[in-house]
Amino acid sequence: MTDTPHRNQPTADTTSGQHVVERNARVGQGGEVHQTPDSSGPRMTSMHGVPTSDNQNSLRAGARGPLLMEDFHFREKIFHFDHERIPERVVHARGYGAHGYFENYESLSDLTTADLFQRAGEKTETFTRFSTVLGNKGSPDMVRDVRGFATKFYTKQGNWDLVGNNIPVFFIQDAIKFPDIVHAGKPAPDRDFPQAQTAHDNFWDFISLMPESMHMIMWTMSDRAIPRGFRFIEGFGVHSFRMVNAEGVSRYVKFHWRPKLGLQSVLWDEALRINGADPDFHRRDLWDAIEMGDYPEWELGLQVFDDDFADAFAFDILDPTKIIPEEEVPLRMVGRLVLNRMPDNFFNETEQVAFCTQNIVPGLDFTNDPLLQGRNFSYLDTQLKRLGSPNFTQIPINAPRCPVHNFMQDGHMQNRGPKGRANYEPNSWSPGGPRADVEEGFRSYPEEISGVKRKLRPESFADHYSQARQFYLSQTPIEQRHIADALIFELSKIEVERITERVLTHLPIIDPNLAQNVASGLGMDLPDPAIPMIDPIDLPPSDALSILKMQKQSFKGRKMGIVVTDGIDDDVLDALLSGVKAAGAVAALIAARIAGVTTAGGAKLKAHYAAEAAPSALFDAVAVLASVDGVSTLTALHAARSFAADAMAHGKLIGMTGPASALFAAVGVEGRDAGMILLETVSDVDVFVTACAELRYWPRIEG
Ligand code: HDD
Repeated sequence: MTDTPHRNQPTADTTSGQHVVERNARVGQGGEVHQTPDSSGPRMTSMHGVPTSDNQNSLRAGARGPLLMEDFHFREKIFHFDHERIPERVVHARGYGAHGYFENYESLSDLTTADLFQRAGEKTETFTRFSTVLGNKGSPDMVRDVRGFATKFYTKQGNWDLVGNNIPVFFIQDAIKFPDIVHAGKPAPDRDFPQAQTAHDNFWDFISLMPESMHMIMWTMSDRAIPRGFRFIEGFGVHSFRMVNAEGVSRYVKFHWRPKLGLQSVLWDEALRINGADPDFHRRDLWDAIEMGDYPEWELGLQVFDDDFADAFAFDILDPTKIIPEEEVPLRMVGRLVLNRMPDNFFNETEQVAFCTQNIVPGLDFTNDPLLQGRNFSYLDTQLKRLGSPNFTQIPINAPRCPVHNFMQDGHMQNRGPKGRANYEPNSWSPGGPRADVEEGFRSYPEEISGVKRKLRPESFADHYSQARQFYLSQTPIEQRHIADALIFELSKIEVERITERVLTHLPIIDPNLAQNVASGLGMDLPDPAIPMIDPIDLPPSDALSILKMQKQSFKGRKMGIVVTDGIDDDVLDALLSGVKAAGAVAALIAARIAGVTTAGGAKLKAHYAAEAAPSALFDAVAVLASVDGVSTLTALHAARSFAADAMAHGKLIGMTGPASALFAAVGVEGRDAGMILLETVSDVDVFVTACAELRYWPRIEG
């Protein structure tokens, strides 16, 4: 059905219809005035199923008279609209979800009785929601922030929610501080800014007083916090969990999601441009990939260890500010997550999905990580606030796919009260309703616990700097520079100098060079370092902590922006388009005007973007295909010059025709470096597309 036939149709109300049509016609964009009788859509009804006769005009007394209270259709429509909003999530408000499945590579019956892990090749339905933490629901995607990575597994033994982030550690060690870190990071309560960023006094004031956050700060100041897309991030369960097998043997496990496309991040300067040009960059990227059938995948890796390892490890495995390096406990890859379907309705699914860390299934269990234990209270509580009823588990996106039976009843929006007379237990009715299952029901691991009841933090949580140093020293020099640059940017936004100084006192303990670079970048002297509770130890670097060391040499799943002008060579363009496709990537055509260009061979090409709407930061690599006659349309255009200048400044791999050098000359670039590849023949195109697997030509920008 198209909406064209509806335009400017007369309404059923013959007394006023014609006026409506004319008025709409005068504005030029009449839109739908009335449902025509031959509409192929279903019949419109009220919420109670009563057929609607007119959805455009209210019931009124006389053509120009007042509206009538009696118009139940009007009242119901406005009433429903007035109640459309629910509270956004207090954190992770901006998110985007997709359906998919998890598939086992092997049976994990050696580790756990969890049903979903028993059979190789078995698939379990999933829903995954990615998010930023600090920003409101309408904030831009490409902010410097942690990304949430939450997956609901609809298993045969109930729902398991793995609610993780793209960073394997957290800012704080005890959940009681969560409101403080979140308040400090969110906009200040008096002025309600800045939005969706940590570059402000309150955040750094709190951090500077909270040395346990230093490890996490290294991660959030790294390029991990500005990922290229959700498809290019890792996910981490963060805490140590338990897996318990049929013999009752418990082992600790840390969960890792590893993206099949490899890790990739953008540069900070690109992030700034992307947020302006496309605030939905991450959403669009996931939507486009799934809609075109290029389903993103992650492998699930487990770090499995026992009490002996935990006792010997240099840090407390219950401390959520610590990782276990992969060099010490390698990942066992046990399955894959495939996201293959976007929600039909964003609100119903992505907004109403309710993740709860306490949703685990038999065979899995918690540990005494004080952050995890606190989370297990918070998530259930927050879902009641957001969704308004303890029956939120009945919303289809939250409903288990296995049978649900219990004696819980009533409450707002109840659909599932117990049938029959029995609604309590024990009872002597027959049938007496559901009964607990001692054999297969969830049982907590019978860990022995003893100790004094006190508010305290164990000494085993006291080393706050060793792993921050390890993270920093595991990065490539480029990545180390980006961490320093991010700190310089963030700290330069602080208004109160003593806060900046206090942050600087921590950096020398992590690394003296980092500290000096940041202080120099700010034009400040380094203050005396803070005195750590425990002197840090030197740990061996871990390659898995570096994005660039983990990056895959591949252009698959990426996007090339191709600037075109009139008169370009058809063969080179065709070769480039098919080369990009063969690499598993997509191409977008950019022209001075959206109407597009005409090639030398006379083909009319419509552009995907007008130059003003497509800064080169939106693409992983770029090409400028300009003809001798066409290039002047680009050199005359500020957006095209910025495109070229930014592509250079961001170290993009650039393919270009000879005449395109005039565009680069217009922004002061003479000649070509090794990241700029001349596209004169079809075989040049192969060289260029192959080079794009590098994703960036670093020597141009990092020396
Ligand atoms: Fe949390 C949401 C991840 C600590 C309290 N958290 C939320 C989401 C993710 C995380 C991914 C969004 C889920 C979705 O998409 O709906 N949170 C984490 C991780 C943490 C963490 C990885 C540390 C390891 N969170 C944490 C603590 C508390 C909370 C310590 C409170 C004591 N988190 C919440 C919450 C949220 C939430 C208030 C807000 C919206 C929601 O739960 O559904 O309950």
